[in-house]
Amino acid sequence: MGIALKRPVLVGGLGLTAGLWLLDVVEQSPVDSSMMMGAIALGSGLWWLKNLGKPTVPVWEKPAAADRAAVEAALAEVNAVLEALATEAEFNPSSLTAIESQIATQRQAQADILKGLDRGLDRGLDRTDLTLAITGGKAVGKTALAAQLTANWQAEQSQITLLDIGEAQTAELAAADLVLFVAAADLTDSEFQQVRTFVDAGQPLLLVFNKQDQYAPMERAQILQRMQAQMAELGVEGVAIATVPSPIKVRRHLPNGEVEETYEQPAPELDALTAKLTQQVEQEAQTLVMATALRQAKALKVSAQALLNDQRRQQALPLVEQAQWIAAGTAFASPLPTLDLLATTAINAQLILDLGAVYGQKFSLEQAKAAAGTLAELTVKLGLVELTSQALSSLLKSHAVTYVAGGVLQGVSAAYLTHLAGLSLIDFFEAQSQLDPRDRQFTFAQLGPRLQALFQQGTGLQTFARQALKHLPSSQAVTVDASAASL
Ligand SMILES: Nc1nc2c(ncn2[C@@H]2O[C@H](COP(=O)(O)OP(=O)(O)OP(=O)(O)O)[C@@H](O)[C@H]2O)c(=O)[nH]1
Ligand SMILES: [Mg+2]
Repeated sequence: MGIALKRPVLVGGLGLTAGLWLLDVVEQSPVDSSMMMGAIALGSGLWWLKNLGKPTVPVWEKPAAADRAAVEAALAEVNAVLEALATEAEFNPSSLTAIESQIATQRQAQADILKGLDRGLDRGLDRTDLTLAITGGKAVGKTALAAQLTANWQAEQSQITLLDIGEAQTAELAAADLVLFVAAADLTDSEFQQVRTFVDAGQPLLLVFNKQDQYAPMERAQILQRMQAQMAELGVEGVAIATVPSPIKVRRHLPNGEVEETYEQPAPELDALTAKLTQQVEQEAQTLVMATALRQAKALKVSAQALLNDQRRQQALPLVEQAQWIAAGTAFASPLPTLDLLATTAINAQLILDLGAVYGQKFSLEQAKAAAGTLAELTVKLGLVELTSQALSSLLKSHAVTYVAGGVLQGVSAAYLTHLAGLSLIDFFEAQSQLDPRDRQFTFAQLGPRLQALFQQGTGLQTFARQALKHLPSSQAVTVDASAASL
């Protein structure tokens, strides 16, 4: 425990510029608001500092190759989420039936993914059904390529479905086992990023340099080389083709001495591509299928987690509400002339522990206190304390000249700030739950933009104030002026 201060650090009128400060939260339930005024200590806040300095953009890593074990692991994660959902739904009888049917749908999707692993083979075929999708920029030859491949190569590959997707990012494209990304020149930045997005998503891709007939032989080789060099770091291969080479002018010397000029249509040059495709669909079909199943399993995990988050939100919102009224009462009763953010911070620390428990995140008391300190710091830095007080003081007008000066304003302000903190924490926990556990970073400094966005939405401050007043002792003394300016 740090050094106990005689007076809490004041925020608002004095402004919080001192940097980091912490306080001890009474370790029991926060319900008794008098406890909130307990020991106040100055801590080091090192945990927060340490996390603040971390780079948030990690070095790019190619996703691990997909295999059956990876698919099964991802499906096991879905299981874990669904089991948590089933358990937690028990506490919520009103939505139990709805959740049970959502769980059944998810289970079916899991079964479908497993079944998809044996595509084609399950029908007694010796080849795996695969879907290839052609995409890329405008007029690069996507449609022409689809036509050529259908007419020639695909005749011997009847298990293949070939789709000309165009430029759009469709669900069909995302579901394809192999993407042929067509470009007709050096990749633009945006094309490179698109390719990377596929790779990041774990979608196998082949880069196809089309229209190479438009370049002199030397230049062709150079473009292909540049593409292959760029692709190498992504683990993507590149091939050069000419789907519909431009007609070539042919001069012929006739016996009578005249020169006849005709145009000849050269044959398509697709060999590099078709050889690669044949090899992929015949020898690497299982890898392609596993990659698709893994993407599907991951998407399923996201949707299962979203269901769980909806469920948890229903538990979390009452906790936020409880905390905000405790904050209101505590701030109202405070003898200090300005908003006592320290007391609010103690309440927020407890809220972080409680919300963490709902979202399956265990924090130590120290971490919760540091996080609440960060939240308070952000609230002050973003000017939300000032802005809330201003907005509310114009809303709260007393009929009696002597409305409990400060007390009511402080109570409602503290409640509103706790409300915003609680909602941004819920958002934050939901976002974290969708990350791979290894990528989760409970750096509460990230809450800044969320807090600000919530505050700027600023809707319902008047309704909120009216509600808050019901939770304060002297509510008769104050009314909310419906005509007063809102945020
Ligand atoms: N010189 C040359 N022209 C080609 C080649 N491949 C396609 N083209 C021509 O490029 C033009 C566009 O071809 P499309 O197949 O319509 O291209 P696309 O990507 O489907 O175009 P959008 O769907 O409009 O984006 C057509 O005139 C094709 O004949 C090629 O290898 N060499
Ligand atoms: Mg087209």
